[in-house]
Amino acid sequence: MDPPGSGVKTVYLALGSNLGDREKNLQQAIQALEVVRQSSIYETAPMLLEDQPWFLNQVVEIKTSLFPRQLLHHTQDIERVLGRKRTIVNGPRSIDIDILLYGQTIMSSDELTIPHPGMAQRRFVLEPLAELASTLRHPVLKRTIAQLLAGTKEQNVRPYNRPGL
Ligand code: PH2
Ligand code: MG
Ligand code: MG
Repeated sequence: MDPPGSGVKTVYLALGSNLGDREKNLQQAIQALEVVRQSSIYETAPMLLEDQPWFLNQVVEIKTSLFPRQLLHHTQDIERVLGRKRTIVNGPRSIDIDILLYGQTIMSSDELTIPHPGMAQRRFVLEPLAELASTLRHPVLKRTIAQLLAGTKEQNVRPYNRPGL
């Protein structure tokens, strides 16, 4: 739990890349974000739009005093700097940074919904998130990350072994 009144929140972000040097894209996002803890990397079959290259996915924990909307703009700036071009919805991208959980905050606006509305159905998010916070409870669904993971459909999500290691 974050100390009450401190203004510092624990936030979980999902990172994804399926264009260019995927591993380097994740690394550069992590540097720009000042990450506290990070999951291992998974190689995952594309969901939603299946006809595109496989992704590398990872989840990171940050501590931030930015408000949700400020944090969104910060992550969007990083996406832009790392060469993200917005073309096809759910299509290939050099880097995607999604806000999954922002403390226990629940909110929805035109721009941003927290918790991330797709997270509970996505193994490529829940597997890495469970490494960092398996007992954390989803503030809307009231289930732990481990419970959500156990309820997801099959999806090809495998540990990524860095080439050359
Ligand atoms: N992101 C999407 C759509 N589909 N599939 C995988 N495996 N990983 C992703 O990060 C991903 C996706 C839209 O953000
Ligand atoms: Mg996304
Ligand atoms: Mg996104």
